[in-house]
Parts: sequence; structure tokens; C-alpha cells
Amino acid sequence: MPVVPAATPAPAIGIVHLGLGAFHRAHQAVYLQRHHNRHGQGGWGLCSANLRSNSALVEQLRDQACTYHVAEYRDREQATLRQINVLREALYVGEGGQDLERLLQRMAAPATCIVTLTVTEKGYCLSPANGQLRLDDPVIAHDLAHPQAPRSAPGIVLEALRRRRAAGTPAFTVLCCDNMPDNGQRTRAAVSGLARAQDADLAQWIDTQVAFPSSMVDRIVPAMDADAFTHLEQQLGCADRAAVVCESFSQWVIEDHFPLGRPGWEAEGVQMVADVQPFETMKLRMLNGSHSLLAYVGLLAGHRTVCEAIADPALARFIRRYLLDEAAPTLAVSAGIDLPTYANQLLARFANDSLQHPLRQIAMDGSQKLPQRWLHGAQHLLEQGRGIACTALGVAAWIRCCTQALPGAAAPLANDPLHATYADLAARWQGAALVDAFLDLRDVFALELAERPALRDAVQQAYAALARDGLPQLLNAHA
Ligand code: CS2
Repeated sequence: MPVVPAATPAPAIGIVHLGLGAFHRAHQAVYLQRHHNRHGQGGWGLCSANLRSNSALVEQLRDQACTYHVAEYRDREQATLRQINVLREALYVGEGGQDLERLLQRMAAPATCIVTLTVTEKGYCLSPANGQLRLDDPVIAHDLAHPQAPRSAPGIVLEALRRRRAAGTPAFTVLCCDNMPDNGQRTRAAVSGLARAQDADLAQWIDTQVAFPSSMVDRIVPAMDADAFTHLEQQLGCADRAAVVCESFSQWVIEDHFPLGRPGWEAEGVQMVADVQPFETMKLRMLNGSHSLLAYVGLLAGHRTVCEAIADPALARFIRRYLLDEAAPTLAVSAGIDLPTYANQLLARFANDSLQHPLRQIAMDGSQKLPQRWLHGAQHLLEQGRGIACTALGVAAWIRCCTQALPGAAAPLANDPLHATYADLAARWQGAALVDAFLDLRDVFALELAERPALRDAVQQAYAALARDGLPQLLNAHA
């Protein structure tokens, strides 16, 4: 199998990243590595911080001088193993972490030109339905009380910007790489919303001085588990406990607004554009929308992974129908891409069985994901007088997964910021009343959508049909 070695010496740090997880290591770091390998001297190195409870990964990386491997699988037979050395420093600022001051110093340093983020949707502490900062979020409340010892991603960015302003250092550019609509604007809303609640002058400086370009990121990167490490060792002879496995496909579209400069990403295939929105909406509704649909419906059907679920012919037909009838028609501008071809490529990517991508990983945090993946599109379809049968079945399946034990498991899904609320609703209601209570969750279903009888009817019907007829019959009806 081809191995792509890393050019030495490693580059100096110019980018600080928040959210040192598998996706960052297999996406942004790979683009920077390719850039560094091409240019040798003068590349851009990374200092990356983990904000959640993964101190073990940070320790592992430190033990191996922050170098690691990325295994890119085209299919079972063809993989490329890439050596990464652009990661220069790994920090841990989650619970019990000691590196916050180090991180803030790095972010405030004049050599840092860009701060990038992959902290997942919930890491911005915004209401998923309207994108406003949740001042009642406990982490935000903490950061308001202790602005110089922040815990949230927006709080950390804000404190670093405060230090730069105080030192007369120009602001870094903030580049969000999470799957949110208008992700640059949402990140700005989080950071400047927090600033406004503390210091009007600082908020004003942020509004005028800080660039928040949007970006669309795409690469399927399952979380690593014991099986994945074993597989990597047996198949590729790579015994690296900080390695990541991913598909060979990768896409990155970025709004070109970097006042302090940026890597020459375009040479590595990054699309630098004036407006990311068409790409972002397409990816959120087509890829992520069908991923979530596959996750909830696939879990109810008793499947474990994406490749297993898409190998089920009834599910594959259902997902294709969603893509072509309920996602593609909502995309006014198709980003210059032929949507039926894009849909076929997605189905082929999902079928890549060299990746074991757990449906549960995609199903987590549904409250944070559903608005941009399904509901904005559903609103559009209903405005056009079109049907939303696939989306409605998705919502019904999501409610089931959040409130009833899954096939082969003892309990419902539990990984969502609204988990306690779901449990409470499930204890009080059932059937149509439970569905109504879910549709009344204002952080998920915006009032404008929730008030539409066509939405409520479609979800109620799908939920009742699931209980009455069962999933196989429903999926057949969609064929
Ligand atoms: C997935 C994404 O976990 C999820 O919710 O839909 O992580 C997906 O794999 C990536 O966005 C692909 O680019």
C-alpha cells in the first residue's frame, strides 16, 4: 500500500485549532500536510486543542511527538497511508486539563493568523433552530462569570481576541469547520453575542475587525475504536494509537477572507470562493440529511453501521428517494454540481465497507442537527406544496430512537443535549401526544414550521404507521 511520508522539518505554528478529534486530524491536517509536503519550508503548522474529555488522545499524541498516520480508503483493496507532522502541539483543556493558559497564549501570539474550529454543533452553545447564543447554557453562564478562564469554544475565542486587542495585535481570522448553516455567521453570533453580554467596546471591535469566513467541509471519518485499530494494524501494519481511518474522498470549500494571510490551499484542491452557502446547503441537506435519515431509520431496522444499512435494498431505495425528491428540489442553486450524480456518489460513499461508521455516531445530538439537515428543506418543500413523506418518517424514527429502546439495545439513544427533556416527555406522553410534545420543542422546530398542519399531519401519520404497520412495510410503501 502506498505510504506518503511527511516532509521535514515540520512547519512552524500559524494556525490554532479548537476540537482535536478524528475529523480534524483526517481533514484539515491532511490539507496542511499536502501543502507542507509540496513546499517543504514555510508551511503552516498546527497547535490543536481538545476541549472535551479526550485527554488520552492528547497524551498519546504527545508521546509520539504529535506525529500520526491517516489511512485513506478508496475501497477494501486500495488505501493510502499518510504520515502527518504538521501537528506541532497538542493541548488538552477539557475537564481536569492544565493547558488553557498555554492555548490562550498561542491564540494571542502574533504568529497565529487563523483559528479554526471543529467543536461539533453543540460546541457553539447556540439555539439550533434560530442560531442565537443561549445565555442560559451553563457553560456560557460560567464564561460570563469567569471570562478569563473560559470553558466554551466561543469563550476561548473571545478571551484570545480580548488579549490581542489589549496587546495591539491584529485579530486572527476565525474559520468554522462544523456542519452548520452559515457557519461563519453562526460562529460570529456566538462570539460577539458573548462579547456583547460583557464588554460593548470589545463587541464593537470584533464586529469590525474579525473575519469569520464560512466553509463547507466533507470527509467521512468514523470515530476510532478498538476494532478499527486492530484492523489498521492487521491490514496496513500500522500500529499507531493516534491514527485515523477515513474515506479517500475529501472536499473543502472556503470563503476567501483571511486578512492576515492563509496557506495556498487551492493548490491542494480546496475551492476558495466568494460564497459558500450553495455548497454548504447542498452538503447539509444531501449528505448529512441522508446520513441522519439512514441513522435513525437504520437503527430501527436493526442495523449497526452505514455500509450495512445502505446494503439493505429497501433502505437504499428510501434514501435515494429522499435525496432526489426531498433534498435536491430544495436546492435553488446547485453549486454547479449535477445533483443526481452527486446523489449517486453519496450512495457509493456510504457503501464503502472498508469504513465501519456506526449509525449511533451519526444519530447523536439530533436536536442540534435536524434543523439544517431536514427541517429547513421541509419548510421549503411545504411552501412549494410538495410532500415530505421521507422526512416525516425520519422525524418519527428520531422520536422513536430517543424515547424507546432500540432493537438489540436496552435503552433509547442518550447522547443529546436535550436527552433529559426527551426522557421527561416519554414519561409523560405517548402516541400522538408524544409526537405533539416533540414538535413543540422550539429549539428544534421553529414556530413557523411547527405551526404548519401539513408538517404535523405528516409526522403524526408516519409515527402511527410505524407502530401499526412496522418499518419493513413502510419502507416498501416508499419504494
Ligand atoms: C455525520 C458527519 O456524524 C454525523 O453527523 O453526518 O460527521 C459526516 O460524516 C460528515 O459531515 C461528512 O463530511
